[in-house]
Amino acid sequence: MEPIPGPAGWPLIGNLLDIDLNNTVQSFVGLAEKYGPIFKLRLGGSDRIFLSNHVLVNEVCTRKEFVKHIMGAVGALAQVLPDGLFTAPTAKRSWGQARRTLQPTFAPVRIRSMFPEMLDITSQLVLKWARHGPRTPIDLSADFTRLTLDTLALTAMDTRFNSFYHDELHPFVRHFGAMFAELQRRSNLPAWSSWLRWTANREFDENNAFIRAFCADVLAHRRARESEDGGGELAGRQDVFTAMLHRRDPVTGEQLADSVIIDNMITFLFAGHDTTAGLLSFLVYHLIRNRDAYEKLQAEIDRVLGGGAMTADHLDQLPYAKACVLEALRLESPAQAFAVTPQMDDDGGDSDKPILLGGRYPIRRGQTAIVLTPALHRDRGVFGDDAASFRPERMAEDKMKQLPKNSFKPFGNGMRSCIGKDFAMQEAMIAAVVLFQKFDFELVDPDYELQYQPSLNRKPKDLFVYARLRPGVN
Ligand code: MNH
Repeated sequence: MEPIPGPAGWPLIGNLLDIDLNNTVQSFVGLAEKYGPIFKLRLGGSDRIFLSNHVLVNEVCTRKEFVKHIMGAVGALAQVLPDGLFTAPTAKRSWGQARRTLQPTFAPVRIRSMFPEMLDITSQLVLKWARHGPRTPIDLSADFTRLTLDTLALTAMDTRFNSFYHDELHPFVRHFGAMFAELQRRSNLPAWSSWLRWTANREFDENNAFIRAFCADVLAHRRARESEDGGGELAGRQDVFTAMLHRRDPVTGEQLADSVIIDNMITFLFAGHDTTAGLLSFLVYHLIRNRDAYEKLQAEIDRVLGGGAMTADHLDQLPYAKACVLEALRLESPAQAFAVTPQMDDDGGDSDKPILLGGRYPIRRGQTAIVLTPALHRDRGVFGDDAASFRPERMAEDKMKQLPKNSFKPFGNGMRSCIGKDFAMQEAMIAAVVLFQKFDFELVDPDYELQYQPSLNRKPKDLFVYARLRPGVN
């Protein structure tokens, strides 16, 4: 047994001084460079063990003792979303019920039927950029947030947010964002500091009240429309709402309670847009910076679409586009971390006995192992010396099959992995294909150096582009 490396901490505050509270993940990635593939920090009163190479990540992803750990900011979020898919513990009845009830809605065939609505929102973005003309700087992350948020609201909740018609982002995003930023601060501060922070606490409660009331209102509106509609058009819609309101869990035979429905509406709204927006922003950025890939992608799109409109059938005919999306997911994994903890079998003997990671580093029940996905995805042992470059060829289907198990984890692990991964992939494919068919992109500042926003999900900071309609496009 060997001690896990890491910086020495202080009494009470632990390693608080070793990280930037506004950009914790970037701090962790930096510490991984200094202390190696496994290191430990003490934050918010508990130990966190960070893993960033394939061997160690594979171990926690395959050993059955490890389960999702709801901790840190997500743990704090669980206090206001006790029954959301993202924040409910695996053992809780409401998690299994919601997962089983909603899983069929996220199967690839159901996602395929959302194609027209996804294309509808993408077309709004095309119109906006076409009208801007080639000399208006575009805030990529902001417009992709509009795209992904509106797509989620329309396909999952049958509600139009119309974000492209507003300068400000939708109030849900503002209130949720402020609430989550506060949760992140709280999770890294010792519990006793909370009584000093009245204003922050009051604002937190106001933000939380706003988003719950907003979702309750959307729900009431849907119910009212269903009763007017009386088995007409709405009954035929197979969206997330239909499943949440009418489907019965095949195991318990029960329907979801209203509080579970609202927790999950909030969950889909926050878990279902920001990551895909980040992914698309990085995709455009790296394509601009990699001329070869850019031209190969456009050549494929022009050949397959032949200048016409994209249809659902094209989704399976664009392997290079898909490899580009996967490469952006690898290089800039928008979900930057996921956490697991050892759950030792209660009848399996000595529960205080630690598990040894890599055969020598002890982790005990209740301790957290955090997979640092962006670092894992740049493991040179797996991806080679050019692991830090954007090279879509490596993500071609046959190459992907040769990757070692658990070396590419953009959507998390096992039964707690992302329910929306096919949704996200399809949405990203549509946006990538339609936008590169219609536009050419360049950086507003040709010397721009990639920086990250201080937020939960990885997004580029201050990235502005020009979009010019390609010749012959109408
Ligand atoms: Mn998503 C869980 C990444 C898009 C809804 N998502 C996860 C996890 C990762 C993740 C990683 C596991 C987190 C953990 O272990 O703590 N998700 C992504 C990425 C994208 C994404 C990188 C886009 C790119 N996610 C989406 C979309 C939706 C969605 C789109 C909804 C339509 N995700 C979820 C939900 C969960 C989740 C819900 C929680 C699932 C569960 O625990 O049962």
